Amino acid sequence: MTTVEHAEHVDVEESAPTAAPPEERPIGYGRLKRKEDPRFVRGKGNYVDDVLLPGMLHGAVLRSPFAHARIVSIDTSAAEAHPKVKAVITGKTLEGLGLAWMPTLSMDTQAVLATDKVRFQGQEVAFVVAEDHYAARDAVELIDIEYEPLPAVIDARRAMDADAPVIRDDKEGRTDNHIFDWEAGDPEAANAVFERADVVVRQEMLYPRVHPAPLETCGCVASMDPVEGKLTLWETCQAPHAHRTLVAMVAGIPEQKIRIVAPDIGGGFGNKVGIYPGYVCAVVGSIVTGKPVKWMEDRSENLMSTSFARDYHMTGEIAATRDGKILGIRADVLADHGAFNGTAQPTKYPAGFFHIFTGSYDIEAAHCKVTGVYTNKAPGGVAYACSFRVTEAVYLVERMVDCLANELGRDPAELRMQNLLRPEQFPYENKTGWTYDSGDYPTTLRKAMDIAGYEQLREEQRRRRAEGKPMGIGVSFFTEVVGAGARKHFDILGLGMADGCELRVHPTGKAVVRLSVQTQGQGHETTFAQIVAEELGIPPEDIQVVHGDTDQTPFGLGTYGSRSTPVSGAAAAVVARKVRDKARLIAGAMLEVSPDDLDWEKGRWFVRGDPSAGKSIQEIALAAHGTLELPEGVEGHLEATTVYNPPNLTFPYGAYICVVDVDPGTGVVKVRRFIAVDDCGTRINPMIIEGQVHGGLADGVGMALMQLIGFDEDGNCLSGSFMDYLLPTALEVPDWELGYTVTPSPHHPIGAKGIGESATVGSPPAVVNAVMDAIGVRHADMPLTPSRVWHAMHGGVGAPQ
Ligand code: MCN
Ligand code: CUN
Repeated sequence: MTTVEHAEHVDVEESAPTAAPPEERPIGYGRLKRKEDPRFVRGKGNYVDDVLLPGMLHGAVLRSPFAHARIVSIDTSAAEAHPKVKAVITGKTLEGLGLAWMPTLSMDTQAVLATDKVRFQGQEVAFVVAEDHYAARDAVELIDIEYEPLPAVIDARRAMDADAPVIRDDKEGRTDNHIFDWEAGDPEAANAVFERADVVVRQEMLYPRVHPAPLETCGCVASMDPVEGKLTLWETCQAPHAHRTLVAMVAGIPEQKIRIVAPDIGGGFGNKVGIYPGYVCAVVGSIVTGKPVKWMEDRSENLMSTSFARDYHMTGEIAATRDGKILGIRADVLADHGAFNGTAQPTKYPAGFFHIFTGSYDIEAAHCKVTGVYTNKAPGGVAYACSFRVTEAVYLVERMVDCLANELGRDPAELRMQNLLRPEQFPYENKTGWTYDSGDYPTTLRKAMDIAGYEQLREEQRRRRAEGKPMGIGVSFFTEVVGAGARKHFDILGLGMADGCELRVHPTGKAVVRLSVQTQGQGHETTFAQIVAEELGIPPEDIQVVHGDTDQTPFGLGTYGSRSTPVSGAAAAVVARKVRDKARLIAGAMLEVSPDDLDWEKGRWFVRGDPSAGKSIQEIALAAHGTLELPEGVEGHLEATTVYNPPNLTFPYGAYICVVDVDPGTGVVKVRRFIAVDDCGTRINPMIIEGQVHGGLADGVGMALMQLIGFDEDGNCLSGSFMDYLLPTALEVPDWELGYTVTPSPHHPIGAKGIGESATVGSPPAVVNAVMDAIGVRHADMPLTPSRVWHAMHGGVGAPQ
């Protein structure tokens, strides 16, 4: 990796590199090695599959082989007769408990175990509980189901046809596959600028269906204590508190009798936001057997049945003047949500965050329409390092800007520079209602172009072209919206999205901070300790971070949409400041001066004008627990709690440049260079940020070039293993060249914005723009596999994979 850090726009000091001796280690922000890594590199992480309980049983799911079929009969007698089987659960069992259907995040309904029909291949139909995993799997094979196959709807564009089979006929009065229609922006204002424009470019594109494919698949251990009536659920999940409330609402178990524990998690990437039928089955399995039940899906189950993302058919239109000023943008989208609508749909933003599709540009008018439809595919519309539809929005606008550049014969970087929002326009309200908090876009793009050596690259491209070697340079500039956020704007399941945080400083000056969010590999144990360290001057290694256990942590809606830093990170800073304020009162009593006469420097309060007279936070902590007579109104001990309700979301952004070479004979794309300049405001741990960006860039290159969850016309999933669902390895990605700028968020206590999804969101259009630039074609859909690129080069559109 090459890190190019230009100093002129940086106002946060970077600390010493990772190998620094203890005295040089940062107390606060900086490149601190991850606290969690010693256990991971030693293989001592504790995942759900490591949970072993006395008497534990094992569950396995029977899944539908058909994408669409009526269930005629289910015969479980042979499975029940298996000597190691303890229970066989079907939809009928669940109906008796009122659990046959469960709500999705968008308050749609999803069958836990199918009773009437199966609606996608891989759908859950029955659940076996047995003494061991192998017996459970064997017994699944013994269940005899008679299906009556029905025609399947696989293409979203077919789903709205009048004669299309109705998928959700379980819903009363439903005669079509339409889920929602959603609009943003002003259609009349958009029409007006489109009429006035010199140039209008229109392009259809598909953002194909992809899967997050975390290293650890989904699963749980459910243990219902038959005496106490308390359910403990170990889950590989991103949002423990949200799951607790959901389980309470759905299963009718009192919330104080539910404990969700999310131990170490082998990646989430959005796959572990929601609840899957297997979890409900494991809970029911534990209730009916009186024993703990473990259920872990395998890789194919994970790929075929859990949350997919994208599957957006988009038509974009962009309007501009002849000299390149963008006037308006329009989008018409068909969103394929699969058989059950699983997307998180906050009430005010029903199509997720797609309506940031005006991107990073000063655009006069915008309008978009998103239509959601059901198809016979696994429940889609969920998440994959996406900031919930920002990915699709960024792809649309960044492809459209390139199409416009193509039409006008302009350089795509220069055209962007002309249209980017200017620093003085912030805070900027876009035409669909977002208020972008802060940004200096031209500086960031300039920096990326400088690192790339943009002009020389264009020169090289001309030379190579003359030799018949296709080389492409792709630019993208993205603005994300992350950190949901603001009770007045958001609710999921009727819950607001404010996050709690608790901080306790022990008598010896060590501390414990309890979070509502849940790390899946993002390094929260390190960075949240750094936030508290920065505010209090307690070394990060002295601060324990507790998360992932609802019995031990305050309420909050969890980690997704890169919201941990924007929301919970803010809460951690605020709670530390509360502790600091309390410490001031105690220091005043210790030093026998008025607290108003004290000043703070990192780690201690001292008497203004007499720095030698001071008390360290550790001394204050001891006094707070000791015999010191505390001032009137000050309680003992040194601790605080807070609930942070963010005033706005944060708007991280970045400029990416991708350089590709295309083999003219085979269509193979080689990503030769990738330059990424990100701005996530104040940087807590630059090393962790770089790791997040590296991962996201690999994801983005993968989506652009190879990842695809495909189906045949009967709805058979063609991507049920890593042999068919291709993920990039170190061989397919270049040495990333990173840079950064720092434009703090004005409304966030430490000025930080999220970074966890930026690179996944921003990189696919850079890669596609580069390939189109190389082959001189206006558009071809992802994934740009060799055959697709080859066909595009030879005039074929819609070539096979
Ligand atoms: N950070 C920082 N300075 C900033 C912003 C962030 O040092 N200005 C640090 C944070 O403290 C945190 C990490 O970077 O340790 C990511 O922070 P943030 O952007 O707040 O994102 P979240 O922690 O909320 O993580 C969620 C995000 C999402 S939604 C997906 S999807 C994704 C991603 O993170 N899934 C991941 N990155 C992942 N990385 C790993 N290893 N595994 C996943 O499943
Ligand atoms: Cu969009 S995937 Mo992340 O938000 O969990």
